[in-house]
Amino acid sequence: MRVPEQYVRAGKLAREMREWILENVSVPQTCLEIATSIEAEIARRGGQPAFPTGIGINGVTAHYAPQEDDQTKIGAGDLVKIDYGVHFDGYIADTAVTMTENDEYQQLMETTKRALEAAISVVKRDPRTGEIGKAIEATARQAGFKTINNLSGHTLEQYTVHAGKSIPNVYAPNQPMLKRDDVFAIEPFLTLGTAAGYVVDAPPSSAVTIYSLIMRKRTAVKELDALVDHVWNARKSLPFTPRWFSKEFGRERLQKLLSELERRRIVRGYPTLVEASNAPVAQFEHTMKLEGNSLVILT
Ligand SMILES: [Co+2]
Repeated sequence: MRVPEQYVRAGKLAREMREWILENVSVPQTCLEIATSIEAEIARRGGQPAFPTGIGINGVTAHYAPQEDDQTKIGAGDLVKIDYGVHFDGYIADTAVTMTENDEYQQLMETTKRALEAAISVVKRDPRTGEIGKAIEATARQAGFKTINNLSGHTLEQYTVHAGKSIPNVYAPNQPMLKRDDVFAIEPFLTLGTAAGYVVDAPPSSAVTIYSLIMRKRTAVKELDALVDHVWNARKSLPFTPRWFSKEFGRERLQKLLSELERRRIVRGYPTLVEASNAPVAQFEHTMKLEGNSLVILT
């Protein structure tokens, strides 16, 4: 199977966006400003966001997409993760960068980048996902850091961000192999050696900000069906954030409809994930593909 050309386009735009982010994101922008400007720039360049732009400050590790009322600013002391994606026709490039002006976090950030490089050099010669995790873990440990052991990389399929296989950030025996033509993301998350080293759901009081449609099912409730149709047309099974649809549905009403669709198992919510001891976490991520014996880094 040849790589759909859309993967290459998505990867190229994600790579160009990385440069844009490194040049344009700075203290003291708000998380909301950062996320909306990234998504607008992706669209301006002809792409679509593959999922809501995630902004993770310090211990906030994944699945946090700012909403309209979020006034949080990134500060000079913060460790800031930006996890974003681009898709063309559902073919996804998923990538992440960490930024900081804080000297205390430089080493954590650099080590995380090196862990991703170590993982990439392993996957070129050994497709066992457990061995990739082992290289990430070893790189972290040698520098006195820890990996987040319950977050992992993943294979990607059309309109599916997390397809069948996981690529752990720790050694794990009996893991599946990556095979020829798999498209996958490797994403080491590293934290301090003294940290818990795993993530938990943020307290239920903090709202879920990322959702996806599980199935396109009729409910016989007009306004629920209207939302499902709207999401399906805009996103199919790709993740979305309420901010994208609040104009059409109204913020409060949208929240109610989403809760009801979640209760009916038509929509899935992804709670924000925070490091269990609230220690700072760094992340880097690339999407890549095994083509025969060579590895193509798409992002
Ligand atoms: Co990912």
